[in-house]
Parts: sequence; C-alpha cells; structure tokens
Amino acid sequence: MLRFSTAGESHGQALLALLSGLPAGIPLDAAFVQRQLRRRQQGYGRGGRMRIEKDTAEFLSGVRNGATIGSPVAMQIANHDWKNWEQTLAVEAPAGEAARPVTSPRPGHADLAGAIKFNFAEARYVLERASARETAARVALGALAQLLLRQLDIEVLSHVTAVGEARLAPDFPVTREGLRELAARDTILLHCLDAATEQQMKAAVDQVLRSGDTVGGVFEVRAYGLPIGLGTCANWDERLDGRLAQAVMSIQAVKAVELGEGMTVAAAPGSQAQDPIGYDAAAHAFTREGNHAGGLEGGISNGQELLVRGYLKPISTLRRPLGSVDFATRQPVKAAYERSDVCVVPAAAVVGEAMVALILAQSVLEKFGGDSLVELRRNYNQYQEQVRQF
Ligand code: EPS
Repeated sequence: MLRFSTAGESHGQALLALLSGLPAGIPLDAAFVQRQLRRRQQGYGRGGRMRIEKDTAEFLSGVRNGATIGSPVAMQIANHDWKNWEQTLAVEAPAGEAARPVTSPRPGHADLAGAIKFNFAEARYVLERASARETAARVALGALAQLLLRQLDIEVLSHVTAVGEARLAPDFPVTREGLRELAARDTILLHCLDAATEQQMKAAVDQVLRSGDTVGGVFEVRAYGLPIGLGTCANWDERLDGRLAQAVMSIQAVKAVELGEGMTVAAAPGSQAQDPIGYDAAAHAFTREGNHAGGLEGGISNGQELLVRGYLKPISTLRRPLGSVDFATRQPVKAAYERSDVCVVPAAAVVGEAMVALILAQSVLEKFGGDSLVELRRNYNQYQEQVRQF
C-alpha cells in the first residue's frame, strides 16, 4: 500500500515529505524531481516568496545508490525564508516581541474556521499550515510516483485551460506530443498550449495585478498508457474516480473537479454523453468513438486517456483586502495581507500532476503489488497479457 504524508509550516525550517510502499529498484531521476519542484515555483502571477525559495528535495532515507530500496522515502525541502521567522516561530521560546499575529481572518482562507477550531486567539498557526507552500512537498512525492509509473510506460501531463475569462478553445487539439512539449519548457508563463490564448491569460493576470485582485482558472491533467482495470466498481471507497476527485480537490484553492466531460454531459442527452463501443478484429481490441468518460467507467480505468480537471477559485489573499473582523476587538477591519501570489493556476497544474500520479501509483500497486520493480513488472505484464487474450 502506497502511503504518503507531508509536514511543515510555510515559514518553518522545512517541509517534509514521507512516502512508504514504493517497491525497491525504481531508478531515482533526481533531476526530474528537481525539475518538477522548479516547475511548481513558476508561472506568471507568482508572488515575492518564489524569489526567496529555491525548492530542492534532499533525500534522507529510502533511496540509496541511485534507486529505491523498499523502505520509506523521506525528503526535506528547506524554507529559505525561515531565517526571517526563526524567532516568530521558535520551537521552545515564546515569540514575545517577535510574534507576527494574523489579527483579522481572510475570507476564503482557513483563518477563521481554523482559529476557532484549534482555539487560537489569532490565525498565524492556521495560515502556516493551510498555506499552499505545502504543495512543494506534494510535488516531490508526486515526482517519485511519476518515476514509478514511467517504468510501466504510464505518463502524466498537464496544461492550463483557463485563467479568469481567458479560455483555451474547447476544440483546440490537445495531444500527448503537445503536452510533452509544454512539459519540456524551461520557463512557464501560463502553461497553455496555445500562444494566443496564453497572451489573453497573461492580460487577465495583468488586469488583476493592477486592481489589487486575484484570478483563478482551470488546469487539466491527462494520463496516458493506463491499463484497463485500475480501481473497482466493487466498493465505493475503492473507485478510482472518487479517489482522484478527492486528491485533486484537496489542492489548495481547488473548488471543483471534473472527470472527462463531466460538466458538459450533465446537460446533454444520454445518447450523446457516452462513448459507443466497437471492435477492431485485426487489432483484437475494443474501440471507442470518443472519450466523454475521461478514461473512467464505473470507477474503473477503461484504457482510454485519463482526463481530470481542477477548477481553482482566485486565491483569497488580496492586496486590496476584503472586509473582515478583528479577532480581539470584533470591530470591522480589512482582512490581513502580507504578500501573495495573484495567479497560481500553472503551479496548481504541476501539483495536479503530482496528486494524480500518486493516486495512479497507489492503484497500480494495489492491483499488481510487488516488493521490487522486477516483481511488479512481472505481475503487470502477466495481467496485460491476460487482457490481450480476453
Ligand atoms: C507558497 C508560499 C506562500 C504563498 C503561497 C504559496 O508564501 P508566503 O505566504 O510566504 O508568501 O506565496 O500561499 C498561498 C497562496 C496561500 O494562500 O497561502 C508556495 O510555496 O507555493
């Protein structure tokens, strides 16, 4: 069973990522892990913090001599900003003068509900953990999941389809090659396949930059090369659609998740919402006329391309803050503002890749198991042969 978790405060010493259940013998491509972290830090509309950090995963356990060894992998990503917060967030000494309380909760952030829930007089500690800084650790974890999937020729890619009102045309041809080319870019602007749309997205960010506002959008993650049969219709909590939805929904600022054409088929007649089945005798394989289902039917992968979309609200820390209430006086004030991003959709796409890869890796290991990559591959290949014989 692949299990993973993260720890760390946004301005603490470091972020930690823990992943157990990876089989032994997966070659480590440290440059790929590093690259994913670098990609997450980019995108037009990121804030000042990204100029301070240079996210790097330091491997503390589970990887030796260039490959996984079957024991839990622990990684640490240092927070360079920590040097400015050592007294504020000291482990033992009370912060005293150095305290930087968040005295008025930001609407849309975890501040108010979190402060009440954890019984804090202000929202500093809530902000520290709720911050999307935590996603750096998820991206490091997801990169390891991607390295596992790569061994089975499964590839997870992403792009941004909307920023504010600027949208990629629904009929724009999204191809694996196009997404690979996007993933290979060293510099990310808005992570959009179409240059003209990307400029419109940039203009949407510029507009909110000028007005002290923020902007949301939509990212899409696609997975190629999936076998038929990941997940199951047998139990609600083992359905792959449900697990993917939870994983993507858990990304900070995501407020909706779509699988396949979920949103549009809700308004279509049933006859136009499914993907009719054919059979190619020469290839000895079933075929489909389309992929409205996004590669998932009955909670099971059906061998088609997997398509997951995450819808992000505009982030809640605004340079021109909304109305709030002071925790101590209960008088109306403006919500707290320190610094912030104005658009994080491209970064969220990279986090989306990570979360989808982790869930797919989990499903693969659940179905095929194996303590080593050799054993996993044998199980996987035998099953694929069974499918070919079907
Ligand atoms: C982030 C780091 C944070 C924020 C952002 C994501 O750094 P800081 O709070 O020091 O500026 O920039 O977090 C949020 C968008 C949020 O709402 O909390 C990062 O590493 O991605």
